[in-house]
Amino acid sequence: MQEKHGKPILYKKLNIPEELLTTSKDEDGNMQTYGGDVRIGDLDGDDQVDFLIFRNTDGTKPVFMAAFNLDGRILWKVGDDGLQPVRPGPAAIHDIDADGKTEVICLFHNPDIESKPDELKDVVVQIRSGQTGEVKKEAAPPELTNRSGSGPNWVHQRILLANFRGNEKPRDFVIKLGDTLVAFDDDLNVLWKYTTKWNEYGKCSAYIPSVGDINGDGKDEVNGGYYLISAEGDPLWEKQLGWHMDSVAITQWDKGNMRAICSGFGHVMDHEGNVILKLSEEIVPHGQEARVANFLPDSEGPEMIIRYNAHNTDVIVVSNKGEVLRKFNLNYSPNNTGMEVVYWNGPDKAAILYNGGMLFDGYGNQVYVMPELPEPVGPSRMGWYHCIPADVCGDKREELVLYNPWDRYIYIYTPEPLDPEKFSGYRPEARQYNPRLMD
Ligand SMILES: [Ca+2]
Ligand SMILES: [Ca+2]
Ligand SMILES: [Ca+2]
Ligand SMILES: [Ca+2]
Repeated sequence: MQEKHGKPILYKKLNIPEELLTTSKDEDGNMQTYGGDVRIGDLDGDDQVDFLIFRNTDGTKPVFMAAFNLDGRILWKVGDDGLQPVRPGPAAIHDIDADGKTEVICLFHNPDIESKPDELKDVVVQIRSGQTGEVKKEAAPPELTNRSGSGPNWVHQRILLANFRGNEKPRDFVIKLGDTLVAFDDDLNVLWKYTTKWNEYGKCSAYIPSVGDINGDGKDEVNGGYYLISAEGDPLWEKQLGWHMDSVAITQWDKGNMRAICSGFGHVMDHEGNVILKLSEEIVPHGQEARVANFLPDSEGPEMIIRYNAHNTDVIVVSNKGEVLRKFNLNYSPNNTGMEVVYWNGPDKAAILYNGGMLFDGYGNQVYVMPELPEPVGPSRMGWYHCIPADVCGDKREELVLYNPWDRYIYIYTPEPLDPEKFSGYRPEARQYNPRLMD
C-alpha cells in the first residue's frame, strides 16, 4: 500500500535581507551574491522559525553571523564580511543551558591572534544569546586552539548537541576537528577529547559523526564509523570497518534496537562492536550517504537508503533483516549529496526522501518536483539546495526548508492542504539543531 503524498506548495520564498548579503567569486570564477551557511531554530522564542546565516574566513572560521525571522526582519548581526564556508560549518541553535531561551553555539574568529589558515589558534568557542547575538560565554581551550589540519577530513567542522552528563535535555556538544573529537558542557568546560588513529583519505572515520543514546542509559554516545565513544569519552569499540566511512547515525534498526549505522561497506553495529549487518564492499563500494527511516509502508520498518557508489545517483533500499529490497537512481544534483529523510505525511507515516529539489518514495518513484525552485546557482560542486526538514507551519507534517549557500533565498515547501489554523507553533527538534545537510 503506497501513501498519498500531499502536493508541495511554495509556502514562502524568503529573501535573505539585502544588508546581510555579500558578493564574491565562487570557485568556478563566477560572481555570486549570497547569504552563506544557514541554520534554523526559534531564536527569539515567539514559536516561529528563525534563520541564522554565517560566513567564514580561512574556509572554516566564522567571522560574520546574523539572524532574521520569517518576515525577513533582522534580529541581530555581528562581525563583518566573510566568505562562503567551504562546508556546512560550526554553528548550532539550541537552548543549551535549559533556561527556556535559545542560544547560538559556535566557533568564531579572533582577529587579535595570528594564525595560519589551517590552524585554530585564532578561534574561540562561544555561546551567544539567540535573541541579541551577544556573547554569553567564550573560551579558547588548548584542545580547540592547538588543532590544525587540512583536506576533506578537516573542513567538516560541525557542532553536534549531545547529552553527555545525563541531564533532562542535551546541554553538551561535541565537535570533530580533523582526527579529534572535543566535547564541551554548557559552561564551555572541556569534558573530554578523543583522537582516532585513522586519518587518511578514504580510510578515515566519518567526516561528520553522529550522536545518540545507543545503550539506553540516558546519555549519548558518539558514532564515528570507526569508533563508538561513550558519554565519558572512552572508546566502546574501535574498528576500521570499511573504506569511505562517509555517513553514520545512531538510530533504531532491528526490532527497535538502537544501533550504530556505518556506511562504509554497509555496516550496522551494536554498542559492543558486534556486527549486526555487513552488506560487503561489492554491494557498497563507497557508502556516501545512509538514511534510516520507515520508507516502505508495506514492509516492517525501518529501512536504510544508502547512496552506495560515491558521488553518484545510485541508491539501494535495505531492510532491517539485511535484504536489498530495491535499487534505483535519484535525480542528479551538484555534488550528489544532500539526500534527507522527510516526514512529509506526518510523524507516524512512512517517510519519503528529499534529493536535489525532488521527493522520492522508498519504491523509487519520483513523487514531486518542488515548484518554482530555480536551477541552483554557484560552483558546479557546492551550489545546491541543502534541506532541513521541520514542522514550521500548518499541521504536524514536516516542511522542507531549502537553501543554496551560494544564493540569496530560502524556500519553504509545505504539503497540501495547508491549514494555518492547525499550526500550534514551531518546536525545534534534533532534526534541526543537529541537521545532517550533507555527508
Ligand atoms: Ca522565532
Ligand atoms: Ca538558554
Ligand atoms: Ca548511552
Ligand atoms: Ca507542517
